[in-house]
Amino acid sequence: MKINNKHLGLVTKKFNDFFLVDLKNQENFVNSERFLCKVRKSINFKDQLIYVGDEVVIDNIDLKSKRAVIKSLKKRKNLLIRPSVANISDIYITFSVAEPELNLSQVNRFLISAESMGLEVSLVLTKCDLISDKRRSFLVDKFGKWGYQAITLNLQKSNYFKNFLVELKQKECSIFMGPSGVGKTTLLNMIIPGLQNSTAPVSNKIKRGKNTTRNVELFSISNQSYIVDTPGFNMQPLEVDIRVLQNLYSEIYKQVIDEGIKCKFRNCLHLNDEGCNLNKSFERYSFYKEMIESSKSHYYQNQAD
Ligand SMILES: Nc1nc2c(ncn2[C@@H]2O[C@H](COP(=O)(O)OP(=O)(O)OP(=O)(O)O)[C@@H](O)[C@H]2O)c(=O)[nH]1
Ligand SMILES: [Mg+2]
Ligand SMILES: [Zn+2]
Repeated sequence: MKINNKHLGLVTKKFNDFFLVDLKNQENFVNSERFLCKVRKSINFKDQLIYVGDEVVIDNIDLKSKRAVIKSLKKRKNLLIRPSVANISDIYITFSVAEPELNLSQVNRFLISAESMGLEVSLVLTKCDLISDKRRSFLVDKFGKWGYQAITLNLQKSNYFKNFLVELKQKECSIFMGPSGVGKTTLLNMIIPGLQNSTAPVSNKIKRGKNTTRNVELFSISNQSYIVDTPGFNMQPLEVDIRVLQNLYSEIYKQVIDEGIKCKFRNCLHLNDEGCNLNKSFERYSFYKEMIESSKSHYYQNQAD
């Protein structure tokens, strides 16, 4: 049976030219109504790429074969790059405290890159069973100074994560992002009982993940709440204007906004600039400086091109 009236749908997975689309039923998207769709030929693919998380209008719905056609794309709120996902509300930067080892500079890159999207950003630390309580408190304290109240999780103790689950169910569409092997999919499998997506132990020798998850996929956790699992990336690309960078570090903007510090020059980058009044004794200052310096050289290179 085919129905021709248009329906709103949500793209949950993408492969080659096909999309899995959940049908929107009155207020909510419902997982059981999932259709395999292609994009109507008249839509110019180049101008209008469609991503996981996009809301689309589908028609030519075939209820028997569960096929339909994407007719148009709704205006999106935002688009993350690498991995490409649309309409995210909350970003959970996910790192393991061990196996793979925590790399602070990498954590910072992920955080700053996420902050540049202007979305709600949180930090999740997995595998806390592999470290002592003392070390855990030390890390919570450290990231607290960075401006993040880290959520610490432990596979062995599911009560740790009950509060986290309550939090996720209040968000519209959360995404787990972080390197391979930190336990993003393991977490998702705990959040959604019955889901058994593939996970794999980190390699023995180099203690790195094996890039087990290959696709971005969106999962429903309640009627109005979604989570996106992503493939692990080791580096997060940064395309942030150097003048904006200081607004993404809480240690800097707090000094500027709360304490009202003023540097001699209004566009001070807080490097070694004359008349700079920023208190630079915070852990992430060296990361900030490195980011400015490396993007500055890019910036000038691009100008010279
Ligand atoms: N000890 C311990 N191991 C964990 C924990 N969470 C996950 N792991 C293990 O870490 C390994 C990697 O987990 P995955 O869920 O595949 O990691 P991922 O982040 O999805 O990795 P990619 O899909 O490659 O990006 C698996 O062997 C998990 O069992 C935890 O809390 N404690
Ligand atoms: Mg995975
Ligand atoms: Zn300054």
